[in-house]
Amino acid sequence: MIRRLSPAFVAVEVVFLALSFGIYAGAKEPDPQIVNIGARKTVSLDGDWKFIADPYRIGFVSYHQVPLRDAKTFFADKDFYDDRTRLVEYSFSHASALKVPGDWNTQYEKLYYYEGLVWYRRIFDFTPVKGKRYFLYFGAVNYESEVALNGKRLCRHEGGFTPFNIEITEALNEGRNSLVVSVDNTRRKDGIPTDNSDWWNYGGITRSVCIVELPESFVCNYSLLLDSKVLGKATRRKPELHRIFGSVHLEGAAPGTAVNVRIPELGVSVNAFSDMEGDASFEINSRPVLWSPDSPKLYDVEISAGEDVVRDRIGFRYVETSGNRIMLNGKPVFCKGISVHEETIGTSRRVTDASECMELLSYVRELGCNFVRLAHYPHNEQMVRAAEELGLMVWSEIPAYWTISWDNKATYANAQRQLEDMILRDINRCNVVIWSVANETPVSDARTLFLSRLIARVRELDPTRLVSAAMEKTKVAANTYTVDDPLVEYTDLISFNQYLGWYSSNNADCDLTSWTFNSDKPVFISEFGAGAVYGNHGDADERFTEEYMADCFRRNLDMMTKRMPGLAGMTPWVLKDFRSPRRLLSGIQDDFNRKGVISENGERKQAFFVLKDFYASSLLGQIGLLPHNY
Ligand code: GCB
Repeated sequence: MIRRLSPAFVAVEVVFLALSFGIYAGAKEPDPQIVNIGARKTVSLDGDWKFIADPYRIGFVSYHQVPLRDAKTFFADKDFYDDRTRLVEYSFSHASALKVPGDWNTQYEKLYYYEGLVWYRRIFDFTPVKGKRYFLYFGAVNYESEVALNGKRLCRHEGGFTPFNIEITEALNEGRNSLVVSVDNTRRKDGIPTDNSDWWNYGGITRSVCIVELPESFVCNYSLLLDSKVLGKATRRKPELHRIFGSVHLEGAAPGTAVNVRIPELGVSVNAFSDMEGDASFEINSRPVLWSPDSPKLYDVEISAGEDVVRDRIGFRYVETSGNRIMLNGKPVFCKGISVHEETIGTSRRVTDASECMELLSYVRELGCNFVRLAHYPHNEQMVRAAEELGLMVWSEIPAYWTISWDNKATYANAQRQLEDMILRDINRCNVVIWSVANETPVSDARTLFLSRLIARVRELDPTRLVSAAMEKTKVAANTYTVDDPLVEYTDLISFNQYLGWYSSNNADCDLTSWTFNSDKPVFISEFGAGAVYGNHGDADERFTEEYMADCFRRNLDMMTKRMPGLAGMTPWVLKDFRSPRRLLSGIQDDFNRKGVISENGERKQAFFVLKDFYASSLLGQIGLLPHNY
């Protein structure tokens, strides 16, 4: 059962933050995450929200920088109660609107580069039903947010890519309600991510918002898993019989409440009873068809407890490593992947719905991939679900990227919470095979301690997946590289990013380069690539031409297949050209990282076809890399 940090730990952190900002005193943490919101009774609050951009934070602090009392903050939404109080010098009613879900950067030109505080306000009518409980659910808000309903400050949340919810049963009015959310995407040295990254810092309520209606006691979260570590060996001996471990967490239920789990297609119906903590666990012996990229089989599952019933579609598989192979359902699998940012094709903004996820993933399928790295933060739930339906294995990660404040306790607590919330939301998505805790973090004792603690936490919460991080290469001799990172001791894979051909070398270097690894773990190239502008043609040694990029792919693929022992998978960088404020080369980059195999408008560059041909070729099989081609 997944539990959040202990309340005492959280309290220490909240006090710390209150002291650092002087404005959050008393702000509560959200309630335990309720999962599978798509299957609940909800009222959507998506649509137009009024907004006020507040770069000087006047909605929070006085001109002497003294925190305002609640009734004076913008949370109080003065003009909602009395439209004549114009002297307050702000008015949501007279403000413009932003679409939710959505980033603000691409909705108004003047907000394109904006990083700071924005106030969102939504008025809605509601008729609560007696005996029901109501929760506000946010799919994601980047980065830091505080939520107030009818002037009552309810909770504060930090982290731009994970969901959170808070109970509003008491704060809801019958009739009209004012919901105010402060959203602040100021980059922070002590944040996760830190103040430096290579993607656009899209601000806003970027994912859907809704009110969830639930009975007094309800199913909060659950997991149904095949355990590879425990069951892999047993399953190989008796391939037809699998054991599914299940657990259900109830909120508001008396100990001893009955929980029923049904999987009709498998003829399964089991009962269990909740303990003092609201947890019920059970085991199921069954013979499910295992999920795989070839056969992405999912089962209808129904979980009920008292008045509450939740339906999901869940698949079963197990993943493990054996020497330097990644094994799916007991068979070696080569991960033919690509990395993807959560940014739409066309407008290049944050993805807001399932069809935009499908559009991105359709290119992934066209490449012949069986795997996708969802970089560099938890993507929205629809993305993971769409990948599951399409038979794509997933690498999912938190934005512990580059130079995190490794010694800061609050930063650690924040990273762990984001990790827990990512795992909790997607634990039943069988296509997620790798949880990753970091990307390209400079090696130091403090960093390895920080990340090894995160890895230990993942294993505690979920022993059924592989755990890794995108590490970096080290030169051991002329033309020879390895991965000399103490973190390898803790990860299941030797996974790393390398940019031979692009950063500080030329494509021809690949032809001379060999790799050697000290440990017998699967080798996974989590990134390689080069930049090109779609339609820019020239010689293969001319940077930013499609020819240079295609040549970089060809030579890297050749090197990796011939001189990289233990190669088990790859996710080249990256599917689509994406916005990044670090990309300043005028006329070429224009705020875009150009390493996409497709342009921001979806045009396929030459490298797209090089990769596609490689994944389709029998080359992998011939050189023994593809013992089982899913
Ligand atoms: C990396 C990072 C990725 C960057 C990429 C690049 O190693 O992990 O986020 O976008 O390099 O293009 O430099």
